[in-house]
Amino acid sequence: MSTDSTDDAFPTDRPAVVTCGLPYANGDLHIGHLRGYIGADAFSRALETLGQETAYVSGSDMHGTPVAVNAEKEGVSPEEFALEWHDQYEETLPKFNVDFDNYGHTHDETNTELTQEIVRTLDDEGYIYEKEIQVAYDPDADQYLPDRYVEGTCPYCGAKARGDECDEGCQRHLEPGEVEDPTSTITGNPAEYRERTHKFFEVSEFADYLTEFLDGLEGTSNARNQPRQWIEEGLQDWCLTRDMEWGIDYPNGDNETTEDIVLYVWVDAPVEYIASTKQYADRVGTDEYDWERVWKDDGDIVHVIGRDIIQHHTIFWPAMLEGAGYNKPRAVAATGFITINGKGLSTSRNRAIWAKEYVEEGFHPDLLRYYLTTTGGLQQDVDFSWDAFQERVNGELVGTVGNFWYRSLLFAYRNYEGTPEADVSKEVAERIEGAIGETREAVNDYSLRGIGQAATQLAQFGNEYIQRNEPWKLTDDDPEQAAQVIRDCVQIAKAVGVFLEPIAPDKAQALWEQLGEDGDVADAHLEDALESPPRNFDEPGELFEKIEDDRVAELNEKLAERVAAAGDDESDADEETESDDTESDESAAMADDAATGDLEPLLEDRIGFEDFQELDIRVGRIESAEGIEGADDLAKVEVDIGFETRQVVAGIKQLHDLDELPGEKCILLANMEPAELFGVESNGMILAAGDEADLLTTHDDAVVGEKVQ
Ligand code: B3M
Ligand code: ZN
Repeated sequence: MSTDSTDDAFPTDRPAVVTCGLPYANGDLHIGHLRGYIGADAFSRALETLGQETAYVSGSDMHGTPVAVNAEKEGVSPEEFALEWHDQYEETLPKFNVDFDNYGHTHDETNTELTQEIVRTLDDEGYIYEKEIQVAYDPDADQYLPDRYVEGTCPYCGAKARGDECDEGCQRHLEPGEVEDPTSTITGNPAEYRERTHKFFEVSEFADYLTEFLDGLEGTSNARNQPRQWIEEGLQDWCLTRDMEWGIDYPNGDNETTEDIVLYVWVDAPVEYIASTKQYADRVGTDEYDWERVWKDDGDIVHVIGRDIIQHHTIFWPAMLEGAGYNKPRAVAATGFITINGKGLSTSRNRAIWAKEYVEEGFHPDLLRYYLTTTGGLQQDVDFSWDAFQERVNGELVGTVGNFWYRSLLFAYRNYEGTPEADVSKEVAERIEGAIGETREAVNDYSLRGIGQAATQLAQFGNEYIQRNEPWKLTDDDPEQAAQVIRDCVQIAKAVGVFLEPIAPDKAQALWEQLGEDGDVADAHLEDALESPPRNFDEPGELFEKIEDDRVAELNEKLAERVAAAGDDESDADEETESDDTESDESAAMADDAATGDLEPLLEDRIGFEDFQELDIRVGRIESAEGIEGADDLAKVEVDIGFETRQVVAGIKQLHDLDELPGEKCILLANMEPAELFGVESNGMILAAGDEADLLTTHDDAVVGEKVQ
């Protein structure tokens, strides 16, 4: 049914849809959630600047035990509880300029009908069968224990796990009956396993299809590599039903096994992507946006998700779509987690930056949008600290972009009452064309950071250009040349606004208005960056404001107090036992808080300074990185270390998006003995921390080749 849409670049002549993972309607939103919703929003806006027809949709995830458990705690019905959170999200997300074309929820009629229709089709096509399985049961509560009602040990990695996911360990989805030593989260008592009949979806039938699907899948490399491994290990069929009342009824109402059984939350949740798109099309008219073309034919489907739900989006979901005769996703972009001051975000410890809190502190949403989208590559973990936030805002937004905008427009206004009458110089027109190309490439690479960099580097060029040409010296001596320079700068300023819009839409719009442009910068396409701004405009104002040190000190203090009040003892080695919390969903955001228990013990033996000096460790910059054929984990990396470029083999293929590494600084052990791996010479060692190979780097202006000592 679906055509291969993966070998042609954006913009395509087909409609696209961008989605973000649905927030569970069960608790306050925090910075970890925001990373995904803002990221997908920025990507969807960026596609539009390329001229791609795009809808951005999502909705609240109302069903499942995450919601039921919390509603029960509050003593209200799951529906009432979830709707209240849904309303809150609808109100909160626009405050971050997250601009959905449609935001629905999974309990509404559109999603219920569509989900039941899809399941019915899978059933008709023979992909669903019944099986007797062991389901955890709490005899005291007289209740079956699906998913988060039960906890135990992961059978794959031994970590503490929830009933349906190994959230603190290997991140695998767990099937009912799989978790070992089950304990009821209702009473805390050991649970027993009882036999029940459930519906299963034959995911295993789709192994070949999925392998091919993954080969063509765009997005981040983790969303291709992890599922390949799962397929190799053998796919299990997927239990589609649960013993509970809250959820969508299995579409065979008359079948006796469906009594007290609803569809598993992960069946109807992704269907909301389709339902929400349909609602959008129903509202604007199918002539305007053809949802069926997107979902049933050849549209471009892009899912932005957290990396903990890769399995759901690259195995279960495409198998469901294929089985029911729908189109397949073009891309799955899986983001890393957020850490706070270098430690895992934890809602139970109140070590988080809450959406409400950020708004109340009065910071402009575009500052956080900029930070979250451009601090690291999409699949890297991003650390948030108020200090780093201040540094990026003051350095890049105030110092580079804001400064350039203000000085150019002010000079233009004072001397020419707007845009001087001249044509843009060839040098500047070419530079802007270069940035158009960089942006287009970044969008096709799913690199939000690349999109941001194209804009800030152009502003940086603008600053250099104005500095180099010193128009203030020319106004008297060479007025024509002065007008030329400022004409160029006004054009660069406008172009930076167009390129920055996906990331900082309000600020870009404010610039647009300062330039006297009509309409919305959000409707501008990349090529409009080369169109002349209006001849006249008013006196400009500064668009970014510096964050002062005392403000940061105050915010740091507030955060520390809050974490301390939540009972976080930094010396607590037993973090693992406390880190799980079902009060709100952390999975979208929580970096592994449990890691401290697994640290390698410190070495007893000490070395002398001379021993250390034998290590020649240098600052390097990665020039290129590519996977080594035949080696699962290895990549060939070229690193510039000032004196020369070194070829190094590093075990980072699965753990990093290799395309995002060029340009990154790294730390290299330069006098490592050369070795050969898979026939490739390795001449040094890139230093990295932990199992995830978190690459070491420098945080200031250490230059390439500098010694680490
Ligand atoms: N509601 C939240 C999460 O696991 C979950 C996402 C559903 S996306 C279809 O991140
Ligand atoms: Zn596990």
